[in-house]
Amino acid sequence: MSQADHYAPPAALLGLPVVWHPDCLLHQPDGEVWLGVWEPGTEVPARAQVLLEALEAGGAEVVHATVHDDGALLAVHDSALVEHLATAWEDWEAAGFPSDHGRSRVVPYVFPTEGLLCGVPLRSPAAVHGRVGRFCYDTMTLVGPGTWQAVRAAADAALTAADLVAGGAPAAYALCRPPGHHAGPAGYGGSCYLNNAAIAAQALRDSGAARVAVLDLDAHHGNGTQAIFYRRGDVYVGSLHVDPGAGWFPHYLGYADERGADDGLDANRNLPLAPGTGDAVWIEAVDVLCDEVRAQGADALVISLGVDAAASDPESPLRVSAGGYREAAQRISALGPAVVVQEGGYDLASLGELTTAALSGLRAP
Ligand code: SP5
Ligand code: ZN
Repeated sequence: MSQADHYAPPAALLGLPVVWHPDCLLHQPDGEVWLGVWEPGTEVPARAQVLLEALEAGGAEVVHATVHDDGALLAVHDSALVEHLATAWEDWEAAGFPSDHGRSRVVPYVFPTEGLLCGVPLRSPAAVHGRVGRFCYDTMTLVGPGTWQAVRAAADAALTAADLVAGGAPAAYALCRPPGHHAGPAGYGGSCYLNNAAIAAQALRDSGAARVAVLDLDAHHGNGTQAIFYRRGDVYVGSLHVDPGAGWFPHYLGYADERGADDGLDANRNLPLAPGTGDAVWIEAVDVLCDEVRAQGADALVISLGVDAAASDPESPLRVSAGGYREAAQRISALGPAVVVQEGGYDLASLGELTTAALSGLRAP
């Protein structure tokens, strides 16, 4: 046996609950259609396996997600979206697309943008291939046979972690896959279907937290979370991400002047960062969000933990280190009890180390 076989990683996560459901592996998008070409894609089941192994090796306590009812999903999502996601695959299959036409995944091709409708009210096409574009706003977020089970399991993981925090745990981590922060009240995209972080935030509100703050560390703007809480003052949403104006997904949202509206005015904060941004500037931005949360008050937090801002990640040009993630988690964790929800992070070689580092910054149980 080599020296490496004997290496025991430091038990940095001793006692941290890691909520997991094996159904999260059933979502096999088998790629994404990007700029018209079907590519292998990076949101793969192996991500969850790598994370689970690394966190177990770090001493975390794996907790099985428990089933929650649909009410928790419907508290932040339109029933039409939930219904679509639950039935899209069977409708696609019944229409013969996989068997007769070699079309193995549900993908939209017509989008009811304002440019198409020009003020005529939206209707819902009966045909599934017409209907997909009503809900799915890009071509990268495919639905296959196991997608709904995984989406539902990821939401249950987030809800179980919220239960733990509502019950007094200082922190709990939900190993959600697929991720969620790009899913809005009535639409999905960006490899996300239901918004696990928003579902957890709403659950914390419903279990007695008067104010909740969602802090989004994923490299991309959490447009779905922003949309869900944009007009609400009881849930603050702060996101730091690569500047969409510099040519990055989601392109249309995530700009600094999106500050919330109505009761939610000043309860939404975007800090777009230049490509190439590293630890020092990134952590300064984390501090801006933390200061704002402290000023506005929060009884509980949700951290949308995407580790795709790391220098090693293929999907973003930010250059945050594992130590940077740890530092960020430490500062956020000082603000109150936190539900941590997995978002992006695509470099299988560094995913485990980055996430372990981030979680090691949380308040110990
Ligand atoms: C949760 C999350 O991090 N979602 C990321 C969504 C943005 N994906 C943009 C993908 C752009 C195309 N990927 C390029 C692959 C190059 N082959
Ligand atoms: Zn991301």
